[in-house]
Amino acid sequence: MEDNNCIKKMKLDVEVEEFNKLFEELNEENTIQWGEKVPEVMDAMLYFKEVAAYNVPFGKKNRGMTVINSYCHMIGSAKVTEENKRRARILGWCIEWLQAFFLVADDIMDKSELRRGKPCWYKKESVGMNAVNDAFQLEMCVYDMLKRHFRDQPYYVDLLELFHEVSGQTIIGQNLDMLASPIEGKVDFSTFTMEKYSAIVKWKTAFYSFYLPVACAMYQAGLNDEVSHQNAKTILLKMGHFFQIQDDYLDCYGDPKVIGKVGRDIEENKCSWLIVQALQRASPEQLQILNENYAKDDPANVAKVKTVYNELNLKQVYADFEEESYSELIKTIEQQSGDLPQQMFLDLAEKIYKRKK
Ligand code: GPP
Ligand code: MG
Ligand code: MG
Ligand code: MG
Repeated sequence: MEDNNCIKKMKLDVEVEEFNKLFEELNEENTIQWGEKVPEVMDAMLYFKEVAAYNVPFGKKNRGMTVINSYCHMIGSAKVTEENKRRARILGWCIEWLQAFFLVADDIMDKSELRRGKPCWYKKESVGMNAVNDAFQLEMCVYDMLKRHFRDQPYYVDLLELFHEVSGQTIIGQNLDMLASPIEGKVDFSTFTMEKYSAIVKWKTAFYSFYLPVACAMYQAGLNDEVSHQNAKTILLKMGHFFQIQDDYLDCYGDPKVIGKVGRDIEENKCSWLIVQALQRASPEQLQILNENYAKDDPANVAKVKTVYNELNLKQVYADFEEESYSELIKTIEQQSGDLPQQMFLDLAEKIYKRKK
């Protein structure tokens, strides 16, 4: 079952190119399947085509590419037909569309300015709060694409239930994130515990970013047994947990030119990994500074919070945590992969550890 050189055999660059090529085709199909059938909605569909062109294709595409890579690991790349490669790529794009839906909405909720190096969609003058409806439409495309390309496959219902369930988990997680961050200026650090943090990131990030792409590939490969899915989930939720810690770290210490976004976790009163770490280490004086300056939308206050983070050496705390978390993850992969190819998980781990964006 295992196929250790999958990525190399697939020639990664070529595969990324093939994946990218498919975007235009899918966006065109999403537009004309409505517009041609019902010409009176063509204006809306042409507008939505622009929405997708702006919001879907410019990410790192780790989630999208994970489907084809995982599928090849499970089937063995030599045995993968062109038809199934194309199906795996389409599933990858379904996840990228779902991610665009989440990001358009998340940027409104987090009052963000920049996404993937461009103004957030809702920040565009011609868009504004239309972005709410545009997010719903991006989600609708996922189910249109699944129906168009998978309705005749035996795993169609598994896919539908998977996308529905994982979207629900992410919506719950986003709610936990928002509930933990009440209105600006109102700081209540008593709820910022590591347990709370772990719950938020598992639900808002880990299911859709890590379990979803691998689970899509598993269903496509005919693997639908409870044990294999549970094994995959155990490993992938750990990866997702670490991935969101990185996102929180980069929110403060990442270079906006590289990450394509400007952090707002301090201003938005987020239960971020950095503040939870800081609270565990702060002296009474530092705690007072955090209390007075967290959750304020002013660069002077943000700078004071960051000074405390630096005094507490959180960069080093993070670097140590990254090392430790990586070796723990490798152990989990060795113990929990069951019948699934370990290299499939190792490829993913390799992509996220020490990332700069
Ligand atoms: C990441 O949070 C989580 C999401 C993008 C999920 C959003 C879910 C919805 C149902 C809207 P984040 O705010 O830290 O991400 P970023 O740093 O990219 O803004
Ligand atoms: Mg955000
Ligand atoms: Mg958010
Ligand atoms: Mg973030």
